[in-house]
Amino acid sequence: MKFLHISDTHLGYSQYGLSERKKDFLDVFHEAVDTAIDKKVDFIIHSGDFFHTSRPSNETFLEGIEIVKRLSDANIPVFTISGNHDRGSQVRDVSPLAILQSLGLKLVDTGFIEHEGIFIGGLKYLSKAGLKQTGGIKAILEKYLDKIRSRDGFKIILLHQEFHPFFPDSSLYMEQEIPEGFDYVGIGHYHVKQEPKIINSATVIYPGSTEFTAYNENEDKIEKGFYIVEVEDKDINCQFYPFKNRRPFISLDFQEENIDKIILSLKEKVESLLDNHQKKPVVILRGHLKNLEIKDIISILNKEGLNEDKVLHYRFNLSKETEDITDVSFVTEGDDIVFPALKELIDDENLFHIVEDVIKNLQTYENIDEVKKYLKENPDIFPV
Ligand SMILES: [Mn+2]
Repeated sequence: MKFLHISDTHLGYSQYGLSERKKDFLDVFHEAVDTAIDKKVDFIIHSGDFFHTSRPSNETFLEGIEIVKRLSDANIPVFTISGNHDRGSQVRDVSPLAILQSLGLKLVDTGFIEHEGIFIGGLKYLSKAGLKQTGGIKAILEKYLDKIRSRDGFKIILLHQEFHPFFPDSSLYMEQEIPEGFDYVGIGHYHVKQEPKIINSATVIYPGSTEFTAYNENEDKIEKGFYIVEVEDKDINCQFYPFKNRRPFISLDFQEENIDKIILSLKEKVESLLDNHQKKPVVILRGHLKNLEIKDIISILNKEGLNEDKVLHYRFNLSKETEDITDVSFVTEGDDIVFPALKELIDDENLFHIVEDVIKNLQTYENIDEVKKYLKENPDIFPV
């Protein structure tokens, strides 16, 4: 038996407001589908965030339908769960993935599906409030297992959850939450691919996201792709397949003193990518400005021919070195200050967790337009 495990495809995400980035997310998904067909996998598991939002555009729905259709034409079933991005409001509406069910997508947000003697279970993303209401992951998974524990057959569970240490503030530990009894645990939500690990006798894998959603230094050196898992008897062999045609990201540390050197090195990197018929890169410059302004840098880049013909997008993470400028990465680094302060402010513990969930959810979006869109789509964001 052979299956492909992919996660966090975030279909429909126009990062930086660019239609090219939206297409990038679609392209890599199709690359995975190509491999699934080529390698004749028996089925695909997807551990959540298939779509980037719970209200994909009609165009994005068509893209999702095309993916599911290509696979169903090839007789490859796809099992998935709803992630935090695409689970729907839970109160007023269903997950957008429910729409794809009639086309063959197998949504396992709760419980198990038996497929040719294999048990594929899933649990959709649960917020802290949701975890409290339901009694927690372990209790839910124990209930699933009660029904099938005595049955022979490979047992897979799909999760999309914030586990420690990937989410340092989380109090969810895989060792405690995943009961003994599963053979394979496929997890989504953390976007940096992890090597297979054995936890409570199960092989646990995070394939990571297929593309950068928010550019993160930790993801820089780690490849993006998916796993193909081969199972013979109880022997499990996991191989990672990096994408061959993913949008390159170039991240450079910027210092004004070395501007000539940095531009030269960027030029070499960009030319070499384009010579190898890769997509135009996204370039991220990080560091501090002293005398120059960002517009000066743009004009230098233009003069050097590093314009839109060669670079898809520039992201400048360059703050001026003056005291009155606050840390640009306030949102992530401020958590240690913000949440304890909020906790003091909000007496009711349940309400605090709900507010905390909402803020953390909003932090996963990269810019204000994305947040606005999310808020519009989720008017009942406070489930109180
Ligand atoms: Mn995700």
